[in-house]
Amino acid sequence: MRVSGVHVFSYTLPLSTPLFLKGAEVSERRGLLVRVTADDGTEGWGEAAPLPGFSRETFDEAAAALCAIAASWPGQPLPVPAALPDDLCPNLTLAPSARYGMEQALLAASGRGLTAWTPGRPLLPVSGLLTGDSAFVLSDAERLRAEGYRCVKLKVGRRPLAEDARLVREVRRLMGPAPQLRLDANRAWDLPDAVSFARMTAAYDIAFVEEPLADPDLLPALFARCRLPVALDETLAERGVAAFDDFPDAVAVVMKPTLLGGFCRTRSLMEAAEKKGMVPVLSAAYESGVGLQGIVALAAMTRVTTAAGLDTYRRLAADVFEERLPLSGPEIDVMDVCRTDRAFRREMLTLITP
Ligand code: OSB
Ligand code: MG
Repeated sequence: MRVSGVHVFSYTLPLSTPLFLKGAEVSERRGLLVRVTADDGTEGWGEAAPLPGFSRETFDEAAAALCAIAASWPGQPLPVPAALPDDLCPNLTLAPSARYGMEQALLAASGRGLTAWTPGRPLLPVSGLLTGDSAFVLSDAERLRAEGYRCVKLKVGRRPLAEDARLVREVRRLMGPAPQLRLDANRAWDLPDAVSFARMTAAYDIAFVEEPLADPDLLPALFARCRLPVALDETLAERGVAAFDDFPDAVAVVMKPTLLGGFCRTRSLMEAAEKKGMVPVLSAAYESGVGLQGIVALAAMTRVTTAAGLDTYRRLAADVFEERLPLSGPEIDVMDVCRTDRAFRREMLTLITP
């Protein structure tokens, strides 16, 4: 099979409330979709949506990279891999989000859908995202508990330490003892803060705290001082696979394919993490339904079942698909979510290639 066409579209989706991302305020979500058409007419879609504050590349850079490919790719062979390689476009220099989008579109265009490499896992647990002021967090936690969620992730690090600790206690009390309670500090703390937070919350059975420290090089000092379980996130995006050797005491690694630079690279990072005994936690970064389908396909490939972080979808007030993806937890149906016959809201898409 060969590629007969590559087209790039931009979208702008409304958010239910603005996002504050490392100081950047985002009131709409802008991103790119790439459509690869095979010479048998099969279409595959992928998404490239750099996230301000987290991505190295800008929207314009990702758009330029994809448009350059769109002009040069038609006529080339369409890779149809029996097993996923570590890199589907090894000869291309591509920004992380653009590589993810291009690989997703190529794999989808090969005709077997995104789940061809996914061992049968009909249901995937998802975590609920708790963010905002304390009153809102508690009412949301109550709703998630009532819906049967077995995993929640609370954003910390933006309130005084004792208030964060009190909120952790309240969320644990509301959810009951069984559900997994994950926290994400997004590098808010220095070492003494993190140690005292660990002491204040030791009784609440925290599964892990993502990125507790402003300076990740101090993580070994934190491991030496307390038993706070830690997950890597930003550190993986910055250091790649070296992060596993740098911080072998991390219990989990958050993986956002949009930021890590590719469908295939994420897959190989997942394998590398599992070899080190770390749990890969696949997570979204405010992608539209298209990007989320790829993340769901990847999340279903982990050896150990763990909840995926897809609840960013709730912040999008509209999607590029006519029907929203069925991503409400506590569990989602992988094959249904990843269906390739979903209709687009064409009015949401603007073609930016000729
Ligand atoms: O820090 O984990 C983060 C989304 C976009 C950018 C960064 C982050 C996030 C999330 C995703 O928190 C939601 C989740 O992991 O459940
Ligand atoms: Mg995080």
